[in-house]
Amino acid sequence: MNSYNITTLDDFIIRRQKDYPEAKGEFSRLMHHLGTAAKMVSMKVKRAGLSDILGQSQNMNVQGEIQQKLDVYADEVFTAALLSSGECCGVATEENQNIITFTHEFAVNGKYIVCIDPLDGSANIDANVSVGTIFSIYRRVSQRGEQVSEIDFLQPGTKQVAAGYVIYGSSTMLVYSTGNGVNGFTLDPSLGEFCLSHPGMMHSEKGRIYSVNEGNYIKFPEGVKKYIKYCQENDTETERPYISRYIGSLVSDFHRNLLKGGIYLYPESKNYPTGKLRLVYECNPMSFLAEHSGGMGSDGSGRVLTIVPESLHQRIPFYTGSTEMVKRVEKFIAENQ
Ligand code: P6P
Repeated sequence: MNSYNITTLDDFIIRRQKDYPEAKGEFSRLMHHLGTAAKMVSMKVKRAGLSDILGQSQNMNVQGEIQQKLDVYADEVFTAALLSSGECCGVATEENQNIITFTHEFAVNGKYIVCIDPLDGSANIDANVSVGTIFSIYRRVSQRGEQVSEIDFLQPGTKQVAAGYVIYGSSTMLVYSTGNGVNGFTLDPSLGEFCLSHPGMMHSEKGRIYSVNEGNYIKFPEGVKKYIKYCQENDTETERPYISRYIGSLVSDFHRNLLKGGIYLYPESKNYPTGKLRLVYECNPMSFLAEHSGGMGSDGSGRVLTIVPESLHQRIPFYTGSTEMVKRVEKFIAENQ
């Protein structure tokens, strides 16, 4: 590839806009502003040890978790970027109990709403472990010009227009889908551009990596325990076929499993009777990406994307990744109810 054969995120979005004759550029503008916010957060994450941005803030978020300073920063940056796009009329974020309604005249007519986890896995920041942002985009269902309401944010995941994540790791990548394949863009810091680096990302159908917090093993449902034992004991003559890898950051575990094949599991347990992961801004976007890259997103008994959310911060058990692995854990769960 010659040095100029670069496809930036903006180029890609505009090219793909041609696939939608009715498109007027609103989605392209929204994605452009998400990309800008991602660059700003990336710069802060990369310098976290050098500026007073590490550690905990004085605040508790709606989840009852102490907010990391970078949580607060990322939440502010992405919310501001979505407002300034003029294409988004409201945001649901992990960091706020209620939806954020944009009443500014240039935003109130926005066609889209966004659900976002501004900085997932933020407890890892001080240990310099990769973290991520997860976003999910829907068309509003309320009338344009009216104030957005919570019903706009409680749509099933099948209604997503797009979903994606940013992973702040050894490099910063933005991975997203509009339902027509999953594509990854790597931030080139010297250009300040996200450049297409992983076109057409696909889960392998069979994987060898299982990602689960085995410290919770004793509290898992019987079927999940049996699945984990299956992974550990299913030796072949040549080599143990499964590998345990768990980073403790959904975006990072998901991204590695998307590239290498694997399953991420966060079952319900005594600590989290309905699961830990949030349906609206974690499980739905990651399941949308999983399905559009040949994988699956399940709550252990069925497809995540068909669940109609009952509340903004609803939690569900979550299993996502290579199809053969997700189907197998669903089978173990069903056989050990
Ligand atoms: P545990 C981060 O808080 C998160 O929501 C996911 O990103 C991650 O996979 C999971 O929780 C880690 O939870 O209980 O294993 O520390």
